[in-house]
Amino acid sequence: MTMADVDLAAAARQVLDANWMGHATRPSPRLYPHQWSWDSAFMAMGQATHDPARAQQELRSLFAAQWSNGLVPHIVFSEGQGRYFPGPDFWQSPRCPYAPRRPLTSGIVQPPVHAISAWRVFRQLPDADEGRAFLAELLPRLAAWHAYLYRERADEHGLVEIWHPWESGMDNSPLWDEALARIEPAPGEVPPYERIDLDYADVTHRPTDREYDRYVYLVALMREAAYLPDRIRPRLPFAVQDVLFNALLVRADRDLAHIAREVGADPRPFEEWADWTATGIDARLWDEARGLYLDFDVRAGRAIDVRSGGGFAPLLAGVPDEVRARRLVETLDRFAVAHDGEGLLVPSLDLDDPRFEPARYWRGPVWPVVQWVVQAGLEEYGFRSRAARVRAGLTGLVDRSGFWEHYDPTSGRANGGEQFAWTAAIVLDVLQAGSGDRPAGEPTIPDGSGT
Ligand code: 9WN
Repeated sequence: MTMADVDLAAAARQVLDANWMGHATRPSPRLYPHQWSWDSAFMAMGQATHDPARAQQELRSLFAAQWSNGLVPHIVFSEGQGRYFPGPDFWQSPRCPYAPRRPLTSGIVQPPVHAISAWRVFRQLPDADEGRAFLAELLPRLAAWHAYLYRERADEHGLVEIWHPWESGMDNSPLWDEALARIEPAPGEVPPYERIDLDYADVTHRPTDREYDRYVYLVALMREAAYLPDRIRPRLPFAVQDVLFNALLVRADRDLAHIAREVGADPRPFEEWADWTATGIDARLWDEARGLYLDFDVRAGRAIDVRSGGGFAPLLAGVPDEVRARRLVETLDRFAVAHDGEGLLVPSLDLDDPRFEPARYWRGPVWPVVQWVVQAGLEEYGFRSRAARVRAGLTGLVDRSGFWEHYDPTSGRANGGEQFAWTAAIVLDVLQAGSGDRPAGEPTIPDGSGT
């Protein structure tokens, strides 16, 4: 690490400390004052670089809120923390017989990055016996989580579906525009609600009221169904097979297999899941004309022709063969934005898309998590110098503007929530990746090195 990297790492640790709630890390003090599922998995990866005990606690506290049917809720509410809408009174998670009485949680999920995180945390723990005990404790919970997704959400191709834009983690992406436009709630079908996010973030950086109406409407439908999957699945108007979600699942299945091997359990069921979903992604979501993977709208029965940063995620899961991987990287070369010399930024939406907005949340801005996914995918296939450039893009943004939620790819300006712990955690992880300690996995295109 250079001196500048050492300073950046120290600043990132301070942001994590400031957001530590005693059992878990909130993403941001005012906008998101509770525990979020995929943020928390990244918090653990970032903490593992310097505080392994806290990293383990982060994941333990999230899985302590797991439902008995395996669902890992996207928010775990922390009593006595700040305001957020929708809060526990709106979700009413105890309506579901599978939900714990305490802590109160939301009733939907987020991308399944937890096994990736647990495996990465383990590999940083100084004491291997302690590490194996940690993995052995988490393995049944992670297995139940993946089993929930395959049991309740998968189709015959092993592709799992999301039931709410919030489940993707990319809330107001144009990926969901068409599916949401088909939803026209009748008067009275959207329960009254008050947005709190606008008290803490610029209205022009957030989703619109029209989008919020549909988010709230979908939650209300699930709440009425007591969050029972067999009641939700046949009747919900929103169901999408998202590339990012499925690719992360494949990678997490593979890491779950590593975990099982490490503790002497049978890795085969997890490898089988990974192979099943990987084959499904490659057969059903690849778009030859675009040179990119596209989401699939299950209700409409067609591909969603939106070029999002998530479309590159199958690289991280080792899904494409060599020819497709090269094609995807060519697409990335057109899609990514050069920044600050060597840096490369991967916007959440193609700059050529007419819906592109540089500062509005998932409709264009650069998100650290997308940078992380893309650099890990490039590493996986041996595109080392591009991976380093994507990492440099992220650290360059943060170095200049600080730890924020998202960044404008055209100006580098920081936007969204301040003092952002998710960003800090990802920065710590990529600094580690850049220093040579890479995630497991041989590059599948050995001559991609240095490209
Ligand atoms: C809804 C916490 C979360 C992230 C998501 C991001 C945003 C919430 C919101 O913040 O979503 O879950 O209120 O906008 O889109 O990816 O996990 O950082």
